[in-house]
Amino acid sequence: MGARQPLRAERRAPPCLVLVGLLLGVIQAAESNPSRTAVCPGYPDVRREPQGQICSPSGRVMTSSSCSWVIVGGPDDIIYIGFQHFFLSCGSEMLIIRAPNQPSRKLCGYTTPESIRVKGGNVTLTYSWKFWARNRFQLKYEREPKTQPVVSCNRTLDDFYGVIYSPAFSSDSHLGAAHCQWVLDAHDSRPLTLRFTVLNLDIGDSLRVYDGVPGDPLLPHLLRNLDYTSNNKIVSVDSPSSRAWVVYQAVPGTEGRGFNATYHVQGFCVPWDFPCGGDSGEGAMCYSTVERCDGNWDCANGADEDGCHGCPPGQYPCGGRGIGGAICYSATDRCNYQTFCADAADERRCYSCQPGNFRCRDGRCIYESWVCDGQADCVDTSDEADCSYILPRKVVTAAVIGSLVCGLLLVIALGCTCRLYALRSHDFG
Ligand SMILES: [Ca+2]
Ligand SMILES: [Ca+2]
Ligand SMILES: [Ca+2]
Repeated sequence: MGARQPLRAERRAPPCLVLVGLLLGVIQAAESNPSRTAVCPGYPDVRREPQGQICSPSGRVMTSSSCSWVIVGGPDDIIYIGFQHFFLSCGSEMLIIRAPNQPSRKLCGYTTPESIRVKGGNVTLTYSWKFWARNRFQLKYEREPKTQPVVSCNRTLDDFYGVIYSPAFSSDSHLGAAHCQWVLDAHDSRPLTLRFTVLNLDIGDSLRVYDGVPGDPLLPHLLRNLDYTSNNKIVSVDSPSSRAWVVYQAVPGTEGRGFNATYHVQGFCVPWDFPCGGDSGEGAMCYSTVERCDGNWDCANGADEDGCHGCPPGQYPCGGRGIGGAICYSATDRCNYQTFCADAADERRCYSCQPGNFRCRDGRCIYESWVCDGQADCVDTSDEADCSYILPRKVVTAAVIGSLVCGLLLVIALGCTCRLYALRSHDFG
C-alpha cells in the first residue's frame, strides 16, 4: 500500500496573466531600485552657494518625471543664468524657469537660450520629461557681486572672467607713477576678449596687451599698445589664446587715472553685461548697461538700441526728428543709403547694408551701382579698390542722355514726314 501523495492543486495561470505579472514585477523592481528611479530626491534641490551648475539628471527612468531646483536669491540679488548645453525635444521635455515679478519661461528645443538675469528673489527651475526622453541641458548660475572685486597691481587672475583696473581708477590718491601687470589665464580652450570700458591715460602713459603670459617660450607677443589717443573710447582686444598679459605704466606726474577693463572667454558674457544674441559679425557679443540706449550700435543686430527712448520694440530712435516728424526708424530704413533721421542715425555704424547697397570698409553704405565707376563715393575710397574693371559714371550718363536726344530727334523727324505727306496729299487731292 502506497501512501497516497497529497494531490497538489496545480492551477496554471494563463500566459497573459504571467506577462502582466512579470511587467508589474519589473516596474515594482524598478521603483524599489533607487539607482534607476530616484534621479531626483522628490523635493527641490535648494542652491544657496553664490555660483554653481545645474544639469539634467544622467540616470534614465522608465516613467515620466520631473526635477526641481531653487536658486536662493535675496531681494537685492541679481541671479544670472547662462546655458552651456541645451538639447531638449519639445515633444517630450520642458524646462520651466519661474522668478518673482516675471512671467514663467518655458524652454525647449535645440537652440541654446539666451542668458537670463533675474532680480529680487528665488528662482525655481523645473525640468519635466516623458519616459522616452534622453536629451540634456546644462547651465551655470551665479549671483552678481554687489561690489566689483578689488584687484591691485601685479595680480594673476585665473577665472574665466573678471575685472581689472589701475590703482588710481578707484581712488585719486593713487595718482602718480605706476607699473602694474595682470596675468590672465582662463584655463579654457576659448580665446579671451578684453574690453577697456574706461581709458584715461596721460601723455607718456602706456597700456600694452600681450597674447600669452610671461615665461611662455614663444609668447607673449604684443597685441595692442594703447596710449592717450584712445581715451574716451571703448576698446576691445581679442587674444588668440585663453591667456593674456596686461602691462600698465604711468609716468611720474601723470594726471591720467588709468583704465577699467573686463575680460572673459569668448562666447560668454560677464554677468553684469547682456548678450547681443544672434550673429555678432563685426559687432560686440555683449553690451553693458552704459552701452544700452546710448545711440551707438554696439551689437550688429542693434539689440542694445532696440526700443530705446520711447520707440516700440523693433524700432530704433533717431537723434533728431526724421521723415514725417518720426522719432523712430525701423530695420528696413537702416543702412540703405537713404537718410531717414535728421542726424543720419540710421546710416551710422552699419555692420551690414540693405540689399542693393555696398558696405564701405568704414561702415557706410552706398548704392551698389557706384562701385567701380571711377568716382570715389566711400570716404575711404574702398568702393574703387580691388576693381578689375571701371565703368565711368560719366560714360553711362552720356550714353543715357545721347539715347534720349536721338529718340527725340527721331520723333521730330517722323512728325515732319507725316506733316509733309499730309500737305502733299492735300495738294494732289
Ligand atoms: Ca549702444
Ligand atoms: Ca536709412
Ligand atoms: Ca564709386
